[in-house]
Amino acid sequence: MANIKTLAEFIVERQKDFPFATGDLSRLLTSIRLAAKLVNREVNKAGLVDEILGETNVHNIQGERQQKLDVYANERFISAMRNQGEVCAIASEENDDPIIFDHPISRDGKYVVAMDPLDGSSNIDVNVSIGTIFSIYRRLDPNKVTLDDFLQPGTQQVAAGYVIYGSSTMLVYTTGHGVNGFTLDPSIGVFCLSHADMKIPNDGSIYSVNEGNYFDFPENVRRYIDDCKRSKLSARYIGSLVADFHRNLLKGGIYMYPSTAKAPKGKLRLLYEANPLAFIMEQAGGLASDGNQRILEVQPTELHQRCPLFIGSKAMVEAATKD
Ligand code: AHM
Ligand code: MG
Repeated sequence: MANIKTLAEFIVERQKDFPFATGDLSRLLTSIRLAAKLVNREVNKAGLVDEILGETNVHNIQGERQQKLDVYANERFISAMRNQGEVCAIASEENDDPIIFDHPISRDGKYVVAMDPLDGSSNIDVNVSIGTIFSIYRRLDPNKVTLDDFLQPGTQQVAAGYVIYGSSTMLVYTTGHGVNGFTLDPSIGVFCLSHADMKIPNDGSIYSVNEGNYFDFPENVRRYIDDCKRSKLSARYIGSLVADFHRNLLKGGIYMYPSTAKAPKGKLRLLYEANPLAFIMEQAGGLASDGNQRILEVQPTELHQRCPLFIGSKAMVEAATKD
């Protein structure tokens, strides 16, 4: 039998990348791994169970109606990290304000986590891949937790990752030492290292954008899309950021969500969509820009801040963001 490395083994092995590591980050990643498996189980039976499939009547801060699986995923990830001792607060796309853990064991937690528990949720009902995105920061002050802990630029991320619930389920993450991908073997319920040291090709032949908004895009973006067509690139747009990102990471390509008339600051959220994926993309040798600057250097001012996003192969992001 080939030598299989599990995510659990890998996390422990990589702890030595951080000379003064106490094991807290390893334990935190382990909690995320468990929540990912639980959410995966529910995602896989979404079509079967009426209580899970479908919408609730609650709207999140973005004014969108939450899907039941959104709520489930949010609760699962929060409870996996609550009162474990590593995390003192979580910000989620599904919650207006950060959730601060007040259990004594959590008060000293070194980390805060920003997450989108179930991205691409409009795709749940139609059996299309969806994902979870997470971003981990060290808290700023050991004596208090404030909004500022979450408003750190993306360059300060300690780790970031995503889970894609697709034809197979994968967990991909970075701690700033390259990007590694793990595929869930459902027969044994274990994530196994399947994509070691992932690198995105410098150039690609796929562009992913909601072209229905074409006439609302800035002039330079329209020109770039026209060039993609003239060069006969392939248009691929799932409408699940994690899935579009994952495909482009493996094959080479660009994902764009520019500003539009309806969404002048773009649609995607800086803290728990753009920043974690930008960290992963740069670690894989690609680029992520808001059109003017590196995503990771944008100074956040709000928890649910939006930003335009151009992310993928280096040569393509450079071309798409040229004036
Ligand atoms: P969500 O977090 O509410 O699911 O929204 C984010 C999603 C992304 O996954 C996807 O790339 C994008 O919104 C699609 O938006 P649009 O339908 O405007 O193209
Ligand atoms: Mg989302």
